[in-house]
Amino acid sequence: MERTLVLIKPDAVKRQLTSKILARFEDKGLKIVGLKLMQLSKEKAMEHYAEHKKKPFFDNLVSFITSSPIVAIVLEGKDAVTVVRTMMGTTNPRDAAPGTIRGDFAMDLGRNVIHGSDSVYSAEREIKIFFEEDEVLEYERIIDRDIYENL
Ligand code: IDP
Repeated sequence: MERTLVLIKPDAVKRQLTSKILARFEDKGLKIVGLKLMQLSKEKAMEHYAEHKKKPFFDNLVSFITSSPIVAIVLEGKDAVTVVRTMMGTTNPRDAAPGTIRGDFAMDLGRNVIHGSDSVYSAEREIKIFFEEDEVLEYERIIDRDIYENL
């Protein structure tokens, strides 16, 4: 099983889209193993988005993601990183396919409602920024055998 980090960004929290977005992941069969509402510090935001440090939109991105609470989530499942990226849709929501989260809920690059790790390596790095080890929990679901043919 793979784990990935999802952030419901400030725009989506304020638009009260949290439950709709969470429901999509639960309906898909992904398991929530970490979940919290938090206000991100500037330091953590800069660490999270370190790869974009030299980009012209970096300052706006950091100030936006720290502007009001986000919901941080760790999801677990087979190929969770790719599954979540596919469900999110393209970075620019105006290009995102209908049926994807960005395609259905967003209009602007700087207000694209959700973050999802782009690789297993990024996921491991990012989960550590947002969650202590004991905040990511293991538990069994009876439904697992109805979601996966082979466990
Ligand atoms: P991703 O969120 O789809 O993985 P990244 O390229 O990692 O996309 O960019 C991180 C975030 O930075 C995007 O989700 C978006 O909010 C913002 N962003 C990316 N490119 C631009 C841009 O050209 N202008 C403004 N904001 C951008």
